[in-house]
Amino acid sequence: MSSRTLTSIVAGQSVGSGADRPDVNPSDLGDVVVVSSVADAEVASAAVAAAAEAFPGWSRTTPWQRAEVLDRAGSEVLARADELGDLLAREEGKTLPEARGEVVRAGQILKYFAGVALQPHGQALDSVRPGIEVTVTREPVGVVSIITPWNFPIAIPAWKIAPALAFGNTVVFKPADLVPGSAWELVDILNRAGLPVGALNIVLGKGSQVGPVLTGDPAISAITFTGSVETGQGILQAAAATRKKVQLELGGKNPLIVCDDADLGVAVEVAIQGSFGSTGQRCTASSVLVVTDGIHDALIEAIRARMSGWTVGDARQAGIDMGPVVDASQLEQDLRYLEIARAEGGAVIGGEVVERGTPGHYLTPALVLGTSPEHTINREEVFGPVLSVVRVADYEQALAVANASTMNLSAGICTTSLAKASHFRRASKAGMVMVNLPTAGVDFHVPFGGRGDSSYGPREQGTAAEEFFTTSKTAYVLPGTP
Ligand code: UN1
Repeated sequence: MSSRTLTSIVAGQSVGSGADRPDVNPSDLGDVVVVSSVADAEVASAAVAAAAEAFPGWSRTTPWQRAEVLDRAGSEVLARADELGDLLAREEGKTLPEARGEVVRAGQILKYFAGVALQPHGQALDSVRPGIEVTVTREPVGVVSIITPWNFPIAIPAWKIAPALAFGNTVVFKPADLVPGSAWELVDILNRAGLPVGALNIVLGKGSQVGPVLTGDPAISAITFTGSVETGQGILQAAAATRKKVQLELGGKNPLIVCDDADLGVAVEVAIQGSFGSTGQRCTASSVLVVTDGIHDALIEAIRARMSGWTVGDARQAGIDMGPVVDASQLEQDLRYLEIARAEGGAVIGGEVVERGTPGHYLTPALVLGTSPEHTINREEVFGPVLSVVRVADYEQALAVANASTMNLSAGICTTSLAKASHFRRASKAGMVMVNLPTAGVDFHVPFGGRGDSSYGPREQGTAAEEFFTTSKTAYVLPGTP
């Protein structure tokens, strides 16, 4: 059976090339989900030119016109949640409920930003000088370059594209070349929902080929990227040459503290879902479990019991808990970190490569006991279903370990003490704090982002999106006397 071929869409036109890349199902390596026609730098440049040409028109549309497009697209995404969820699970490997949930989230984000387009975004005030009126208005930035990772193939594109369009920008979008299928559907839906030609262009290509255009073309005003710290650093440096606005969402090394006074049942679920949900492939995943002495043994026993019933299998099989790792190189990275953890003195439970009915990248979840904060496993992002455990004497020590992270995206605490929860909320160095909740799993109507090496530039999503996707204009008017 030949797979469907997806092409880049530039100014509403399908642009193919001679080079094809298969999008392989990680649950069944014999299943090619779609094939993408790999764009080169020339296609990327044409996409930038198309977005630049579309900008004057789109930026002058009314908020209602922009809201209608986003709302219509949101309705289609929601109506097709089962089908798109199936596609997403098939190409990325998260379970069907996780994949469907992500599609629903994307639909909700489109609708949320339809509403945002209609909200007031500006200020009118009196000058500090007599008789003068001041207005501060928000204007679109221009052409925005959007570069997204493979782990949320539709939600992250939605939460970057929707605000970009809502505020009147035009877009050149490069999804992860590993999983272009759901991203391509999102673009198709938005274009059919009524976007003018060239307002949203998709470039299916490798970062090494199209990246220099998407970060360097002088017609681009802003770049928003989610991915690794290393790639983000490169983008920032490239963007500096033409002084583009840059928003980076990078790695996370997220601690989850469990205090002696925690509800054991809650703590087990929070730890399991936070670290093994989406196969641990989330920058918000809980990866370091910091446990105080009094609850350590009971918690580890309960987590191990829960892990023994945790099923790993084909992402689209009903009832499984966890799908496969996304590809061979990510699996190799997960196994390498487990090897390093062992060599540095950690005791690894689980983390075994297993076989299922079809060839796939199946790995059981791993718990690494007896680690200390200096161990590599506690300092670098694994991006897999791996949870390492650091045992500490008390909350003060736990806080110090949690705050030793350099990628401070999200941090969690399980406690029944209001005093500790409240103290942690203030004292944590992370951009997001979770109390009795997994470090992963966030809302779309509030700011998202981290501190330290984890983020750069204005926050994403919710009320924060305006900051990155608009630029302000301050006007002073002397009306004179009537
Ligand atoms: C979530 O935890 O709900 O790449 C979202 C990531 C993050 C998104 C996490 N930017 O994993």
